[in-house]
Amino acid sequence: MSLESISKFMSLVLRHHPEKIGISLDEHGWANVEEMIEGINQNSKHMVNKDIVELIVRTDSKQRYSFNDDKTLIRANQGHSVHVDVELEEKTPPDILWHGTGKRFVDSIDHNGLVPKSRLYVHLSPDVETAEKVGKRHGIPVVYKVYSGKMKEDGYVFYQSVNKVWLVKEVPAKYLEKVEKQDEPVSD
Ligand code: HQG
Repeated sequence: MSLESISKFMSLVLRHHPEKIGISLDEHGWANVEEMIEGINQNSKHMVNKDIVELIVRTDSKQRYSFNDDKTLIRANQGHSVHVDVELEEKTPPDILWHGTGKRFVDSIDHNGLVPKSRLYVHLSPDVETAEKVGKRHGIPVVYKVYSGKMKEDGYVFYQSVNKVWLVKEVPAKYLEKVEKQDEPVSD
């Protein structure tokens, strides 16, 4: 079983469904590491131990997890649907951020703006390339430019998770602009 598939399962547990392995998160999203290891081994196809969990925390491509100081507790840095307070840092965003989504959501987004859906926050990317990757998870990707500086001026609160994802409660449609793909020039 690859580290990546274990990490995906840890995301599922630590962001959305701790009950799947019979554990709970505290109000700040922390799970007991030993309980999580036992829970994963008893309730999933994965087999983990402390060394594997430490390796995942250290090497995860998006730095999705953190330990507390003595490594007895673990939590996901962002992306939760479970209502926990991971002590996000409030931060002034750059003037522009980006959001990648699937083509099928565009009509609704143009009408309603970006909403968190099942998660606690709307996730925004620091650059177009990252947004494009996020969009591809949802089918044909569409990228929006987000006027985050203007939003901040207008009083919206932005947070940055410890793994550098920008988060905001909503993005009304007036702060969004679809990025038009530059088509290849047609030769005749
Ligand atoms: C869309 C991954 C219709 C929204 C990524 C998105 C990210 C609307 C989808 C992180 C809408 C929710 C989060 C509206 C928003 N109408 N659709 N009004 N407003 N949507 O997965 O941002 O690998 O919950 O555009 O890298 O795709 O898991 O959010 O397409 O950082 O660590 O509703 O997950 O990170 O989808 O992804 P998601 P997301 P990890």
